Amino acid sequence: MVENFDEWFHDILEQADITDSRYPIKGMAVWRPYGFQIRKHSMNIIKNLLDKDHDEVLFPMLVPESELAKEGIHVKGFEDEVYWVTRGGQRELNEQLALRPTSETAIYPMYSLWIRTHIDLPIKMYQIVNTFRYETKHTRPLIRVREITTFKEAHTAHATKEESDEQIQDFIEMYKEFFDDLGIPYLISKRPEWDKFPGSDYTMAFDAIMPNGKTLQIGTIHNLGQTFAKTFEITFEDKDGEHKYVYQTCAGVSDRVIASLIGIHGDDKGLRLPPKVSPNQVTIIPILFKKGKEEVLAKCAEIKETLEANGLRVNIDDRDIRPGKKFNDWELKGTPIKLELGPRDLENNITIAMRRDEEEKIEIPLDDNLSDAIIDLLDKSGESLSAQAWDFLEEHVKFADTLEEIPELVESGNVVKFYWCGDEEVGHEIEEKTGYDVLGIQEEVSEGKCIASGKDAKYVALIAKTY
Ligand code: PR8
Repeated sequence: MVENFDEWFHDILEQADITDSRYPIKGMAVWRPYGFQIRKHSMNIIKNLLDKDHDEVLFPMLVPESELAKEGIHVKGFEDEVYWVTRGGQRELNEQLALRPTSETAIYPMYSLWIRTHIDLPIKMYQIVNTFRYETKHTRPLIRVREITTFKEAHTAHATKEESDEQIQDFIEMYKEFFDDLGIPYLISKRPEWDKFPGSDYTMAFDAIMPNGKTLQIGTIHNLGQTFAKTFEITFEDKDGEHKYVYQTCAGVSDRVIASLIGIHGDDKGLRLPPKVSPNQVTIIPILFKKGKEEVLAKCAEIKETLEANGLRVNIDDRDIRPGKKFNDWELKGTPIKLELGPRDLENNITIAMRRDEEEKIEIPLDDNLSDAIIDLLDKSGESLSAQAWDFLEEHVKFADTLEEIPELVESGNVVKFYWCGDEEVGHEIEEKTGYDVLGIQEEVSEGKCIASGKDAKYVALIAKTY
């Protein structure tokens, strides 16, 4: 799987009913029922986190060209990626309309109407929408799509720069909680100047390491400073009576979260889903013989009911096929716990539980403690997926003392840390010489020499092969 990760990933999406890429537009796919459930459960986690202190809103999908074009740097960053609507029926539109590649230029003209005084601040809103980007790099399902189907974008405005910097920290904490819930390990870094969001002061990014060692940017948080406020005239009357521009931030995660979930936890047998997002947390597999069939099925239904009453998502696979095939199917689909129940188990009043994250079979008595026992297994299974994934990440971050060491480390599946003086030209030189991307700055340091310029290092930075 590690060697052929891209192929594995492509196949599993089809085999496990996640998405179907045969839709006749490049870069756009259909969410199939099983994938849709995973998408829904993960979306609910981030939604609950955002709902704590953000208001959910919904803006139109079309943005007038005049608004999109207002912020020069921003539009330049997206100009090659915008889909345009130019006609309504047979008529040419007076002004062409962009399918939002992201929603700054849709939302901020409205912020300028809504924000009047300091009492209106901070404003924190989010929406979960689809956005469109005519990506020219190789498209891949969930990873680089032309229609992002679950763009969770948050947009805030504040009275002071300090508050906007605090908001960046709040977003970092929120995304940590989100990715921790999914057991997805991450590296956090400050993107270099040449890779920050178009129009932002600075960008903080979450990167996951996929099994082949390539990193995937799974979330970004941008401090927009006052750039958009000046472009869209977003001002407020402060306590001192002065009119000032707001400070803004935005943050977003996309379908890539599902890609990392699938890629990072999966194995040769298929998906391994964390219980929090698995469509079924428990799959009951009855072992049926002619004799005692009704009793076994009745008991399975009773177990399902008991577990559901305790808030679990449970299904019974009563298809008329060999149990072995059922086991394989649910292994492929990554259900966290399979419960096997046959006539002999019924006699002994037990069921056999199997966790997807390990091979062991566990006997569980069918008594009043059943739900607690299953919930305990689910918790352990989620924790172990997360622990395995974090171990993988930690084993795949290496430190290089020289530029020459980098290629070998990266080609053997690692992300590499190095000392950097922070000069932009030196950063470009490092990228050119190695052929990889500088992800960003992980921490500031007051020791060490830059790997390329030999000057005093200012930072520990990360470099990797990226998606
Ligand atoms: C913003 N504005 O837009 P960002 N396919 C899948 N995922 C993608 C793709 C793609 N083609 N492009 C980006 N992403 C800001 C913040 C509102 C919200 C994912 O930021 O352009 C990446 O994980 O950095 C990226 O981190 C995230 O969307 C946000 O996109």
